[in-house]
Parts: sequence; C-alpha cells; structure tokens
Amino acid sequence: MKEEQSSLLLKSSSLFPPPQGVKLSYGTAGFRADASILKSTVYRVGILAALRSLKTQSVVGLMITASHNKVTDNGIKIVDPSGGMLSQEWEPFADQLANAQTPEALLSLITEFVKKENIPLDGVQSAKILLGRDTRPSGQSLLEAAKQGISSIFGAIALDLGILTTPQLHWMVRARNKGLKATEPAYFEQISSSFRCLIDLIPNETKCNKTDNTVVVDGADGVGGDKLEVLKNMLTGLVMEVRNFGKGGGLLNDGVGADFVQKEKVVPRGFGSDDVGIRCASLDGDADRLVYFLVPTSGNSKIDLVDGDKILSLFALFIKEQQSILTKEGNEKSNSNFQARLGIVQTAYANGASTDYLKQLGLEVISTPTGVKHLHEKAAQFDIGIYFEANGHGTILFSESYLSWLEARKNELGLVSEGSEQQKAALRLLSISNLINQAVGDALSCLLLVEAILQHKGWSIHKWNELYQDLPSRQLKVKVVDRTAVVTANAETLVVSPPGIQEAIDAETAKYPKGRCFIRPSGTEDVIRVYAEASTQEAADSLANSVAKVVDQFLGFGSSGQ
Ligand code: G16
Repeated sequence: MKEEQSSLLLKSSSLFPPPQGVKLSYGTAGFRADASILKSTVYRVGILAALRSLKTQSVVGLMITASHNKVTDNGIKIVDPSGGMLSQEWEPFADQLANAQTPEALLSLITEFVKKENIPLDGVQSAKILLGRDTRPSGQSLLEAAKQGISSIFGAIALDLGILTTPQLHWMVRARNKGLKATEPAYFEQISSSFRCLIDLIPNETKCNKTDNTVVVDGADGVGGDKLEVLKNMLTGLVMEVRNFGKGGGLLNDGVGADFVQKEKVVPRGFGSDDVGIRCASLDGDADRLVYFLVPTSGNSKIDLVDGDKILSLFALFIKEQQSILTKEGNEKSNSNFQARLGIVQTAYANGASTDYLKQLGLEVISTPTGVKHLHEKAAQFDIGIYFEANGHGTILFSESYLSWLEARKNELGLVSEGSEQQKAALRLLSISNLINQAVGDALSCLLLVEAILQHKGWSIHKWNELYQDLPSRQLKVKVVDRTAVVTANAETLVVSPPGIQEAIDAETAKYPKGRCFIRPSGTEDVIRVYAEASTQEAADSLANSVAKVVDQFLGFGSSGQ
C-alpha cells in the first residue's frame, strides 16, 4: 500500500474511535446496534465497501437501516454487485474491521487483507458506491461517516441516492451493474408496468366477477409508506390506501409494521373496527417485508394473519399453474421441452402446515438458516426459486437460461398461436420476473404480485387464507447474558452448545401433541428467539413459555453457566 494511502487511513480512522466494551458482528443482515455507538462501524464499512468495489471492479451499495428494529437503532449493510447481500466470505473481515481497537490495528488488517485478496489499491482503479438510507433520524450523520470511510480509499466515489427502501437500493445496484437505468423513476416504471401487464392478462371470466381491488397498507411509519404514496398513483386496476406512511408524526415500527403485526398478531396503530372484512397489509421499516392481515370482528383481539408462508404458497401455486398451462399436452413440440426446476426455500420458522401444503403441490422444499442471504443462495440454484421467511421477507428468482427460453417460447407461440393461453402463460411468467425484485425480498413488488394474483384468480383474502390452516405458533424473545453462547446446527433446529439445553428443549416439546420448538440467537437484536408450534394455541404458548424458562436457566442473568 502506498505511503499516502496509509497515512490517509490512519488520519481519518483516528476521528472514528470504536465504542469501548462492545463486540460488533455482521449478523443476519449487517451490523445493527443503538445508533449512538455506530459511527465508527459505519465509517469502517465505508472502507470495506470501497475495497469490495475495487475487488469486484463493479458498483456496490451501502444501505443504512435497522429495518424492523426500534427507531433509536440503526445499522449498515453492503449490497454486492449482483444486488444481493455481501458475500459471506467477507463477513469475518467485516467483523475484524469493526472491532479493531486502534487506527494502527485497523491499517494492518486492511493491508493484510488487500494483499491476500489481491485488491488493486493503487489509485488507478476507482471504487464506486451507491448509498441509501431509511428515514431514521440518525441516518444523515451515519451517512457522513460512511462517506468519510469511502473517501479514505483513494479515488473512491460515493453517490448518495438519499432516502430509499432497502430493496430499491439492491435493485439499483443490480441494474447499474447490468448497464441499465438505476433510478427511482426507472424502478417505479418497471414494477408498475409489469403489474399492468399482469392485470391486462387476467382472463375475461374473472374480470366479469370483479373482485374487490382495494387494499389498505400500513407503512410502519417508515420509508415504504412514503414510496407507496408515489407508486399508487402509477397503478391502474388497484385502489390503495396507505396509513402510517411516515409523514404523519407516528414513530417508526412502534405498534406498527410487519414485524409487530406478525409477532404480536394484533392490529397495527391506525386500524380498527371500520376495517373489518377489508384486505390489509403491513410493510416493515425499510419495506423489505410484507404480511397481510384481516382485522378481527369485535370481541376478538387477534388478527387473521396471512404471513410470508401464505404469500409464498400463493406465488408457488400461481407459478405452477402458469407453468403447466405453458407445457400442457399437445404443446411439447419445437423448443418447448425445457424442464424448469421449481424449488421452494423456507426456514425453520415456516409454519409446518405451509411446508405440508407445498409438498402436497409436488414441490421440492428445502430449509436454510434464518436470513435472506442463506435463502437467496439456495433459491438461485433453481430455474424458478421461490424463497420466503414467515416474517414476510422473500422473492422469486428466475435463472437466465429459463428467462431466455421463456422469451423465445413467447415469440414462437406468437407466430403460431398469437393470443393463445400458452402464450399468455409465458407472458405472465415474464411479467412476474420483471415485477418481482430479483436482487432481494421487496415488499412493494411482492404486494403488487399478490394483488395481481388475487385479481387473476378472483379470490378474496379469506379464500387465499384458506389455502391451508396454520398450526398454532408462538414466538418469544429472551434476554440472556451472552447470546453467542448458543450455537445451532441443522438449519437452526438443533442446539449444539451449551451442552444439555437441547435435551431440555426436547423433553418439553415431547409433552405436546404436534409439538415443535427451537431456539436461536437473533442476528439483529440482543436476544435469544424461541419458536414453538403445537396443536392448540394454548399448547404453543405453554411450550414457548417453558422453553423460554429453560433458556433463562441455562443462559439468563444470574443463572448463566448452569
Ligand atoms: C432481517 C433479515 C431477515 C431476518 C430478520 C430477523 O430482517 O433480513 O432475513 O429474518 O432480520 O433476523 P434475526 O431473527 O436474526 O433477528 P430485517 O427486516 O430486519 O432486515
């Protein structure tokens, strides 16, 4: 490394001392913590992003958000050139950078890493980073820290794109590296026009039975609600009312948002008895998650939750139907013999009933640890890979080879049977691939796809919700002394450390018919999460509570080490 580069790094890093007594980790979706301790981390991730851009010779992204977490938290994550999450191979280096105690230690880590990875840090090549942030008040000052980190690598350029949803930034990084227009208007144009195509392709029979085309959306008082206010005016065939849209004074993620609705199973702020029977949806704080719900009739406090598993099931069903129309008998001639592999990716949080349903549809279902970075990687191995977490985070990935085949097939069908059902099915699948965010789970594009499918099928939210009946479940959080003490295996369904805890969980679970329970350390909050499923709600609650007690006995305050 050149002398001037080293001294620039030493000088700028001395302005960003790390917080004392805190160990930071890249986690499920980047670094997250109370915003007051994050400046040094964000500065260092700025450096890391510049190195990643140099290494890949591509544009990368930096998103400042803590998504579903409380407003006083913030976080930062890198978007890789593909538009996906930072390559997991670089995460250990991210951890080391964030935790280096002195400017000298930081410099030596960077020097060693640059050498090992053969990164062209000679000032000839220049790094390019797109920056986005959500609406958190701490975002602006953290953005400045990120810019300082980026500019401490010679020739690196930071392009501030302002307030964006996380999926918008992922989409823009992907578009930019494909040489496409990477602006917010281009994003809105793409998703609204592909939505229009899907609506135009609705069969006439269903159009006649006009289904309700109104949806009311809780914007979590974050960036998503604000963006929906723009998007809704570009849509035809859908009436959208946005509440908690971020500019009405409500506090981000406070009694609102997809995480709150999914975990607590109650209506968010701003919704009430007037909304009974209406199709309602909720985004999270940075609009990468989406769940639907029905407001309960009076006397009932719990909502009917239509979660990520049900969104996944609706998507899988529709895609499977379109695929079978496309490949139906009498249509196998010419180049129509592409055996597209359709696969589903879930996590251990997926409701057991959803997995059974998807398997009954004849689909291949695989499970990964929590975090879209894991699910995305697996889904990319299919021609059509649909991944969703129960919390509403997911998308559909299409392989390049399948898309090229679809495009050719659509054109071929256009020549021999213009307007045929087969050609429409090909067009629908192509429109889905344009509507749905290929970089990461995106609440806005998923919302439009759900709405298009419901209209296509002429289904109400009730009908959709009846695809299968969820097994009762309960999620709890337990504060412990050190959540890193919990080490899991088998896609987080088994605890291998501390010893003895899995046996205790198994003993509790065995007491409940259809009982299933697991624990794991959260990668976004300082807690252990407990998930329990059983044949009744009381049993699921009781199992979750007894396992929470087990966690507290083994790892809780004052009783750790047992
Ligand atoms: C992030 C990840 C999700 C994950 C969630 C919870 O969501 O992107 O994949 O499910 O955190 O993770 P954990 O249970 O480890 O806290 P978000 O919406 O907060 O970015």
